[in-house]
Amino acid sequence: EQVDGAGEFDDITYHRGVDVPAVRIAFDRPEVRNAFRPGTVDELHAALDHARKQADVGAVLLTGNGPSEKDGGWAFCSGGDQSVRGGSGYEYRGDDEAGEDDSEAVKQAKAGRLHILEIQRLIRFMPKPVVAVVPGWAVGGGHSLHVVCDLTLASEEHAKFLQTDPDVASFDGGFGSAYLARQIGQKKAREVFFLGKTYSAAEAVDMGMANEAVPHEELEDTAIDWAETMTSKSPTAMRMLKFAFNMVDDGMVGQQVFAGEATRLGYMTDEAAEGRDAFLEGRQPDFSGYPWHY
Ligand code: 1HA
Repeated sequence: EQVDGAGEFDDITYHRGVDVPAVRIAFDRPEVRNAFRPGTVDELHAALDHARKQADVGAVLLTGNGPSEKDGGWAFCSGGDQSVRGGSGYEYRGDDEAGEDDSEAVKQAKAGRLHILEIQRLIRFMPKPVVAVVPGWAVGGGHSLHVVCDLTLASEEHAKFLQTDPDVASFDGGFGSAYLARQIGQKKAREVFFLGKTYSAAEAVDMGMANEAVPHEELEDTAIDWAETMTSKSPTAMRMLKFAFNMVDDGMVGQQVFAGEATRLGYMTDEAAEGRDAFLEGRQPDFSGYPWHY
């Protein structure tokens, strides 16, 4: 079912499972291998943020629609749309396009907008698993997106993994590279960026950057099965696990995110209610009934 209330979308599609409490968000520019332009990123942000806030949605499937009507090619995402890349960034086309009334500084700020790193952070910090469902090319910034997702499921026949960042003088120095090295090791991650080889789904699984390769025609069903499995588990446990996995690499921000969830759990206890009630009633709290667990 199409999701209403998250915004109007041109460059992506956003659906909700009918039987599974999960959503499917897909790049919808197959004719350019699902490259993202600034408007695409804004739409993706709105959809992911909407999915994040739905208390009855437990998993997100991120994928690319296809095939291309031009040549039948499949893609997850080919990264930043090079055709709208200007001198200082990516040109904005759409509602937020720099207008005549904008000052030079505002025009420049709008021109440089491609907030794909905010998308990475949204995927990283949302308290539910995000699966990259890769039906074809995952390239450049599109490759980095699959890297930052919690799981990657690839089409056996069509998925191809490639880093072109340094070919087009771009560089994902964060999750796209350093976190990739956590997944596949330093030598291999440097190979991905420095040699720019194209890897098949099977190779990506062998390397440890994809979880499984399945026949293309089973890709979506398998993704839904995964979503069904994950959303049948304890939401609290899943959230704590995701943030525990993140924490070791995310420094104090990782600790903060994990701690936020720990605080939430703490607040659910009678002990926390006693602290709050004592304050509201203007008395000293009595924590004597609560043990020093060991
Ligand atoms: O890494 C970042 C960032 C990191 C940090 C912060 C911000 C970042 C922002 C962006 C990025 C990046 O993503 S940089 C990397 C940008 N992407 C690329 O360099 C990939 C360019 N594309 C390709 O290498 C190839 O097209 C391909 C390997 C994805 C597919 O090859 P294939 O199957 O041979 O198809 P091809 O004929 O090349 O492409 C089909 C159509 O799609 C072409 O258009 P047509 O000739 O039919 O008119 C092609 O131009 C278009 N297309 C493909 N990728 C892009 C694209 N058009 C614009 N931008 C693209 N990325």
